[in-house]
Amino acid sequence: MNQRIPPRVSRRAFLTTALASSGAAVVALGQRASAQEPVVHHSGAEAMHDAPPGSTGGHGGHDASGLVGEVDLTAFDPTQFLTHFDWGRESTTSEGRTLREWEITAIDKEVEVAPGVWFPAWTYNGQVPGPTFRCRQGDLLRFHFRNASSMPHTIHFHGIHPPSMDGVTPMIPTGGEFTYEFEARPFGLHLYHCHVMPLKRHIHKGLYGTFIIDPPEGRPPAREMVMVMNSFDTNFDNENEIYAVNTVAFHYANHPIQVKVGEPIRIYLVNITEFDPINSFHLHAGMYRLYRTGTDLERYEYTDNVIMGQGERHVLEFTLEYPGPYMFHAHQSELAELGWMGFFEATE
Ligand SMILES: [Cu+2]
Repeated sequence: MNQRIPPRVSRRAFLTTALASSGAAVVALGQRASAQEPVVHHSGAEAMHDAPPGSTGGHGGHDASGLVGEVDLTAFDPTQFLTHFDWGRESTTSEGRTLREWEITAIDKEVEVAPGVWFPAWTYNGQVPGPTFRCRQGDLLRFHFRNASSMPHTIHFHGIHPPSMDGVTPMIPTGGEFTYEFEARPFGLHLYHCHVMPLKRHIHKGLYGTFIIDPPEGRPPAREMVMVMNSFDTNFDNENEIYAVNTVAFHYANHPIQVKVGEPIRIYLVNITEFDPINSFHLHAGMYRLYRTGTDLERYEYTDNVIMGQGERHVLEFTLEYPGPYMFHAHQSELAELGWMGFFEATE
């Protein structure tokens, strides 16, 4: 069932109205690629539940988000994405150097960002975020890019490389190909994204991902995860209706991340949120060491909240000392309430 709403209503005004009415549907402005007006996608007759604060969801029909239903996790599962690192095809050059190669294709694809809410994305390899590319400092990297999308795109990598490999020019037209080749440096937590104008649209549509360069000696052993703070303007009014880490609103609230008490945890945290000037990461009931941009193994800040502009990324390390659910979310309450909230579930 779709209920049409006035197309010019602002996100805040609509959310306020919808949340105020008892039993309101999930407040998400969705639009299929072909639709001309935003529509509200109801995921059921009783889409809004009152969840107790701190509920970790998934029990008894209630969840922590108020969402009912589930996105199609066979298409994209944020739980799998969280710990998946793509090291590419590894070989050795005649000079004895490690060479890593990847095939990347830009594809137009609708992605489900909340139950029943579809976003007409532009993707790398059919997923948002794109694959998490990983390598070691000093590796030779080759990214074979093919554009099967309807628009021109590029891949712009952060880090040090020749300007000819920077992914601003040339723009790769539909059907075109380009190979980006450079040495992996410096070690740290980087990102990649399309750099075609208008930039905010090309990035926001989903053409971004995480690019990790390990230090030559590696980092200490830990349970490693990638979290890309992203957002979706589902009705194209230059405001976001959905916020998340790794695309699906409230995914880690409905599917808490399972960890062990005392287990070292490392998060590669990237902010690619468009339209909002800042995003943030707040951990409940614990503190983390924050290594800014991951480019220094010694110096860190000890905190439970970090504010990040677009393109900023940090490595977070911590252990959880007690069993139980640990909430994490954007400390801007509005972002948390629109999907950017989750839980770690620590067990003995
Ligand atoms: Cu683009």
